[in-house]
Amino acid sequence: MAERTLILVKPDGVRRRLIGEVIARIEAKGLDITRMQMRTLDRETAERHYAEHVDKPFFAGLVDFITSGPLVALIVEGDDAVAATRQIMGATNPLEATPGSLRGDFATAIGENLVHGSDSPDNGEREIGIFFPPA
Ligand code: IDP
Ligand code: MG
Repeated sequence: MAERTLILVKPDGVRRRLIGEVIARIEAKGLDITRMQMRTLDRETAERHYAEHVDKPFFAGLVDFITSGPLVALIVEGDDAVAATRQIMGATNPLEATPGSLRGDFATAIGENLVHGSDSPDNGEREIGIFFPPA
């Protein structure tokens, strides 16, 4: 079923010149990129994006990291776009992510795991609204 998801190339990915690698893999999978934006998040926006994690011990560090430099936000569309992009990304912990996935191939630390992808179509629409609000 066609759906939309929000993908971020996190600040570590931008710093490491991996924007093109992330985009190439999304396109190779057969998904469409329909919006794209580079920006540095303020803390308030980062806290809205990661609201579900507000009570986690790593929340403050996560906000520090995601606001630490420019990121690239993408709207990705296609059949089962949430599951397809989560497969391309690999598991949250890069040491558990399979080789061939972005996190498996390019990351070692859970706190700097290169990419974000929405975990459900509903969360995708919520997160898209944060990065690409309706005019
Ligand atoms: P996801 O990015 O694979 O959806 P989530 O559980 O939603 O993973 O966590 C959001 C982000 O928070 C992760 O991508 C990771 O950067 C960070 N994170 C998750 N768990 C931990 C942890 O135990 N320690 C430090 N950072 C974490
Ligand atoms: Mg998540």
